[in-house]
Amino acid sequence: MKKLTTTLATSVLVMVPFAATAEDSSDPIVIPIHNWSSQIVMSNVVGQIFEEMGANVEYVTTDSQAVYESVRLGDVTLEMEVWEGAFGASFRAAMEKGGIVDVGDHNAVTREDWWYPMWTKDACPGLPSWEALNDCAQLFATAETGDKGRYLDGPVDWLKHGKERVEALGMDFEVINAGSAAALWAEIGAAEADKRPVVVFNWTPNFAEAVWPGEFVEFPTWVDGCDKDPSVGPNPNALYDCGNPADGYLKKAAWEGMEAKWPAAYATLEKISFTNPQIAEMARLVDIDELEPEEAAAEWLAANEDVWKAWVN
Ligand code: TMO
Repeated sequence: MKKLTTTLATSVLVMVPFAATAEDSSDPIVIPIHNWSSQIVMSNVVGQIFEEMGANVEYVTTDSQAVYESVRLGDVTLEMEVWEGAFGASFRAAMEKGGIVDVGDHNAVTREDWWYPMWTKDACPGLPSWEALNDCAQLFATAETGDKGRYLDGPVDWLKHGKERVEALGMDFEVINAGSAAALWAEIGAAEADKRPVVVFNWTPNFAEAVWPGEFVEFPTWVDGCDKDPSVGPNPNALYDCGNPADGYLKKAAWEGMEAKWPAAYATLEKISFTNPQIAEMARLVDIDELEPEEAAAEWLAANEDVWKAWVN
């Protein structure tokens, strides 16, 4: 009997350090912040969930392409929005080097491409075909672009390759990079009063779809390799002669050391999955309601406890 008690006591002592290693590190989980609203709000939502679980969290503003190298090296811990169209290439390159893990897909379908508000189609009824758009290039000409049409692309770090696409498809458009996402919304807003035709970079899920009905331009269908192999796509001598994926993924990624260092947070990250309407709502709270990102996140969490509490052990 005595011997058994001793054995039990010993095994309890042995268990304690084992249990301790299963606890999350008190080092901060470093969450990167980029330059579009849903990513900023979602990152704050997830950060606030981790804090609720007892973790420390730090936010850093980073370039949305360079972040994959930072995750791979463990300088930042995770990435909440890996959009296939904008970041698939950087994500794949980091996966090939190692150090970054695919933590699964959100239950969302994404698209990022040239887009116009519906009034544009009244002036150019052949839309959404890219060839029809090109035949209407004059309608989009401005003082800045001369006899070429103006296409307002996203900020440069989203690497949309608009200029390469225009060249590959022989389009009469000049590609201007917006300085910020806000500049895209300003361009649409400014055209709205007199229903001037405009074509800008846009994406879904986003708040914009609830504000301005519109459509994506239909370019030659995305085929894997269109950004790597000139022979893929309609122009045999050019890269980027395809549209972006029309049913792209939205992934979560993490530093491969996250699971060992913050096992509880990692288990939650694996379960997290946001839908198109949830992501559009996160953007809306900032871009329409003009909340600060932390407030938007707190408001989203308060309104969606049934969603996120199921992800926390
Ligand atoms: C990466 N983005 C959603 C802005 O296209």
